[in-house]
Amino acid sequence: MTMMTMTLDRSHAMQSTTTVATTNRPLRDWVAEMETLCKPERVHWVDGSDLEAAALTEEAVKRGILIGLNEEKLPGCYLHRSHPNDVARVEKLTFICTEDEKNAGPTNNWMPPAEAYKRLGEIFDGSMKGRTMYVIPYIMGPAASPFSKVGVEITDSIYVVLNMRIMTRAGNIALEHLGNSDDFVRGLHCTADLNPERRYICHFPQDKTIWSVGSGYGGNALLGKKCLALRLGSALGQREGWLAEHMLIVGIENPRGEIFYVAAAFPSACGKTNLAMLVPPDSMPGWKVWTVGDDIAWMRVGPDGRLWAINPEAGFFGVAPGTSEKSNPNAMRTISHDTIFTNVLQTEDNTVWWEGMGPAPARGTDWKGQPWTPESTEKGAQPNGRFTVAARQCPAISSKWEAPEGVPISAILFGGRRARVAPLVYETPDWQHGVYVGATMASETTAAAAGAVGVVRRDPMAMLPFCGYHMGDYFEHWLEMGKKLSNPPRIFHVNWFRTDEQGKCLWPGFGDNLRVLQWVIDRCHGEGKADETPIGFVPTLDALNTEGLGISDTQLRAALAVDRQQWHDEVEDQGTLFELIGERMPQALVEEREALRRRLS
Ligand code: OXD
Ligand code: MN
Repeated sequence: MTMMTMTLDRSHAMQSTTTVATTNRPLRDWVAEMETLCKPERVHWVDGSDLEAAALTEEAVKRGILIGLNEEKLPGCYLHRSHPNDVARVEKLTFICTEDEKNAGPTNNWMPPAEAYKRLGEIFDGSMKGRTMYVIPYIMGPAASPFSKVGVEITDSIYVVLNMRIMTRAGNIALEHLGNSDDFVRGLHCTADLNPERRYICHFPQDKTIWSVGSGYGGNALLGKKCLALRLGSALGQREGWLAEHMLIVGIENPRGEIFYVAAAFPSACGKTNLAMLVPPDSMPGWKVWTVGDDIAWMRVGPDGRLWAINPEAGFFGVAPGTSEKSNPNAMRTISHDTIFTNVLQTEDNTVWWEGMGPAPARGTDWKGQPWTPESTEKGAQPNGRFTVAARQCPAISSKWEAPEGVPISAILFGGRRARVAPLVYETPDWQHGVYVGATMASETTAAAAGAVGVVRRDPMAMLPFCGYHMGDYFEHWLEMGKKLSNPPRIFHVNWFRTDEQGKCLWPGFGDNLRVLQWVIDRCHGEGKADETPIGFVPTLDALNTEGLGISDTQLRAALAVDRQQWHDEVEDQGTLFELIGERMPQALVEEREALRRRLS
């Protein structure tokens, strides 16, 4: 590839030369077009080098975008405080812009593409005046994988650049991967004035384009993650015959040294990162857990008829509050250096703290930059405060996490945060019923999205905010995928969050969730005792490994109970989802629901 310095036609630009490591004409034309629209003062093509990272970080510190943290205690770490109105994904301002509204489906906001381009185009027009426009070429997926996809994000945010460099394989490596092809996702992002009235995240699946304006928050602004890897990814997956899922991927190694890979879909902020990095309890010697991914899985049918998954991301953008030595010791190790923290508390010795990490410091500076003490009514960290860190820093990272072919999935888990109804774990009898269970998944809402927290909502396969096309067609696609799998993963449902009458969790969770995974793996081998119930196979009391756990039979029984009345109500409640999806709800799922209703009566 030839390195060249080109001069673009920019009458508005003050500094008009930039080093571009590509001869890719469609890419250069598109960047020139976006430059004409946004009118930046200068253009910086991100090359991905360490030198560049150092220079950008220095500039971010100078401009107050990043605060350098204690070099001894947290080497290479920085703190960022976002605008207080810009702390989570905004689902009501997220749009799927298909020509035909029907194809966006009833669970997405829709805007006609022409209107979206016009409305956002007016906001983008001149939005980068006096600023630098960064061009970030990036790969989602391991560089050597045939399943990876290239995106290019244009942004005015140095914070976005620094995060994208961690979350994706960014820079010249992506240009090399792309070559002269025009097959790349075009992402335009501008923080503009951060006005929530002028905030939009628009997806154009037919153009492989994403336009996002008015927010610097990760899920809205790091366009490789939710926008490309899930919303456009799911739509591409339907066209091309694969699945883009909101799932962690984890390898479970038993004491015999055999490794089984599990993918699990839980809604945002329901513990995917914790499960992906689980540390086995002391009472399970010989067991090991290997992290492949904590948020997104791209899955295909392999030549062997199994489902194979890659993690398209290169980093973790995890929720900080609640992360601790107890809930996720591996995450604590991972983020002990070279990490960007967003919206957490800054301590007096210039380290970080958040609710749920451990004892609070006597005083500090809260996420909004205000003085804070444990007596403050405000939280020290924003509940959706985050850490951004390279996956390779995780002490449990799997040796296969960048395998070009991915890892073979033995089991899929669906799960939510449910105080009632759903037992700790159950296995579905087959793929079709598993799809029905995934489709009707429900969970209590969390702080990862703007809006009320703690309300039960249906979140099919944890994809409600991320499915880039009609949800009914998505269910159909899942059913079709099942038909292509001669050796499909088994499908389970888990719920770590069931409580007793007093609201106390019945199951200890965290590392002890490995006990549930042990049963899951047993079942994949035709082992693991289970009772057949109307909803599926539930472990018998003695089937779960409770060695060293100290849980009473009564408590375990309550965690595993299937209450017919509650399930009857649950099945009735699913009616709202079935009506919403309407005529595109696959008949097979209608029948699964009817059959369950019959089994319960
Ligand atoms: C995330 C989310 O950031 O799901 O992963 O919101
Ligand atoms: Mn997520």
